Amino acid sequence: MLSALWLFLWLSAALNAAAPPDSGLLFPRESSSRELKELSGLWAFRADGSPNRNLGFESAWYKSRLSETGPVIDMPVPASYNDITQDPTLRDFIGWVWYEREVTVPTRWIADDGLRVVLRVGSAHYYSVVWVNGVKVTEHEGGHLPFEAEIGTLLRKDPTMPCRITIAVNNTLNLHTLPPGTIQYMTDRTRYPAGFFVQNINFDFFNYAGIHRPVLLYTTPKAYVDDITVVTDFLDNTGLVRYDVSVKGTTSAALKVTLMDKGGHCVVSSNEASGVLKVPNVNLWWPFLMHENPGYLYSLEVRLKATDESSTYEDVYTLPVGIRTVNVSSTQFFINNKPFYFHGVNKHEDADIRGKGLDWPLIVKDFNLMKWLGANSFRTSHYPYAEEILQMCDRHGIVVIDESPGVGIKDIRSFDNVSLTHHLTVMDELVRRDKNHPSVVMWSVANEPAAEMPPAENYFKTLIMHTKALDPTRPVTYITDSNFARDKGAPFVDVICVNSYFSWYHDPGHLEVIPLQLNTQFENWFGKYKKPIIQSEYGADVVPGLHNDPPLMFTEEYQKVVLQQYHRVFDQKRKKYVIGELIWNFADFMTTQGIIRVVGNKKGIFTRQRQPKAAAFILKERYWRLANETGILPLWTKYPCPL
Ligand code: GCB
Repeated sequence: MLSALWLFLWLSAALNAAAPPDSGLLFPRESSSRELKELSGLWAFRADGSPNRNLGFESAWYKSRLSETGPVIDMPVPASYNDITQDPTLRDFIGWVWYEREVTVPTRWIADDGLRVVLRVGSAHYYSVVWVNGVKVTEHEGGHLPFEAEIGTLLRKDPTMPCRITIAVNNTLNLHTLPPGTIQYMTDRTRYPAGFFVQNINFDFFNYAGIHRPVLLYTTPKAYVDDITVVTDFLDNTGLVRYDVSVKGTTSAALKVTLMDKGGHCVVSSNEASGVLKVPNVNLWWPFLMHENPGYLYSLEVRLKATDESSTYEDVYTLPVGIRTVNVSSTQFFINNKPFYFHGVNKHEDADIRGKGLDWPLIVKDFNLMKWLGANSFRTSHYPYAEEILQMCDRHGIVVIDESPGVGIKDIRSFDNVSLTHHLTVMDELVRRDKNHPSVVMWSVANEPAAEMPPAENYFKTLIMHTKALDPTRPVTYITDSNFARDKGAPFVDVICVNSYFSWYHDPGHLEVIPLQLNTQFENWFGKYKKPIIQSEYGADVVPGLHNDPPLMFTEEYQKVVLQQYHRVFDQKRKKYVIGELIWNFADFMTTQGIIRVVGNKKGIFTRQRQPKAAAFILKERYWRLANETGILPLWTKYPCPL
């Protein structure tokens, strides 16, 4: 029932999905030719609680004000809606929810038909349909990537109308969504009330939903810079910026491309739409703790001029550019030809109250904590994070493994062509969005899929080859927890990323088995594939404040010893082929309720409120020591650990 419309929408998305994106999706930035209007704040909101969750479509709620079709509540955007009210049905709601906001659009935006007015949603989980003044303008599948629609033409049809934006969002997951899920109806009337159903998922975080990232309007001239791609390299002292600008809305654009240094001084310029810019005395982009001046960014300013019969258009877009290279050998990972060792964290977009909604204080706090820890990297487990976060990584030199939402692919039906086609589209959208971030050094196409299943071989071969074709400059991986002997996808990855939880999910309570088992794990994977390995997850749950010595599971002491036991082996193997260690997890995070979770996953070294547990100090001491020992410029051998 719930699924009738859902199935239709999903099928239409799946059919559209095969085509690669035919336009860019540059991050919206103000410039002398582009204006921006943020729509963060309170929106009107209603969950469609009708039995088939379809009343909103049947009654066309998008045609009039939401408040005219029934009661509405205030809902902050961006935020997940789940934890905002005291209503348990909204917390666990599955189906369509409706958001609405009326916006006053500056008259000049409407009056000037030489302008495009674009409505952009940073992300909404999971499936979105968007109307403006009752007219559908776009729909989008996928909860972690942006989408947009040009609405200027529509607004100009009736300039007297206000701009009423309605967004319906559905968090229902099925076997072909990313991540996948299933809806299960319970029909035994002696045990469940009529209509009772649950959403089953195979991933370990709460399926927060709603409009998670900023919604905004921005303008561009009709002839505009649609996309920019940069790939960087260097030779001795000279940086090389290969660039390609794509333009829309004109066939006769004149371009001026200028690369500026941090101080805004022109370094080199060109009048071509693509080419190679040579940067003398280049300042390379270096990771945090690898150089005294990490995260150096140039600015690539693209100026477009175009003329048609009636008008002249000028567009300006400025892209931050970090010049660096990434390479892998069979035992090492190199940034700018120097060995790089990942000492970092796995994160989640997750916090009290706002769930997965973008939150600047939280973002800045997390960066401060990562630096306090001496972390030089993180993985965007288990989905693409906000662009704003990647921009922080670029500026601070925090290295990123950028992961798709391919988490929990455990059912064999989720390896079919429909799923694969959608997964390829997600990779298209992800690479299009993140290709220019110097901080992004590797793509992760999935986390812990059932990689032993026979279809995994073709699935991952296709997916990884596709991703490499999209971006030949970055290594590609997926994160495995399966046995090296049965893993069908590992032959195709560039770097082996392994998750393991010795003495936790296996041999619980037996800390003494860790060194032997971890050693075996590394030797097996390296022995078979001769590829560098990252320990992409390890850890233990702690209920903060629980203590016991000798250590018992769930105490602060136990987490400390798990880490120390792992670290002993990392220290042996990092001299050989282990190229990184990422703790699971940076902070505690919310999950679905279940008998192995105590108000969420407690493997954080920080609490959900970002206070350190005892293990955070172990890790901090280690990471600052590693920073001094691994691949660091000689000058930095005495880098002090901050108090
Ligand atoms: C894993 C998963 C991660 C879980 C973690 C755990 O292997 O990749 O999503 O949260 O284990 O704590 O169980």
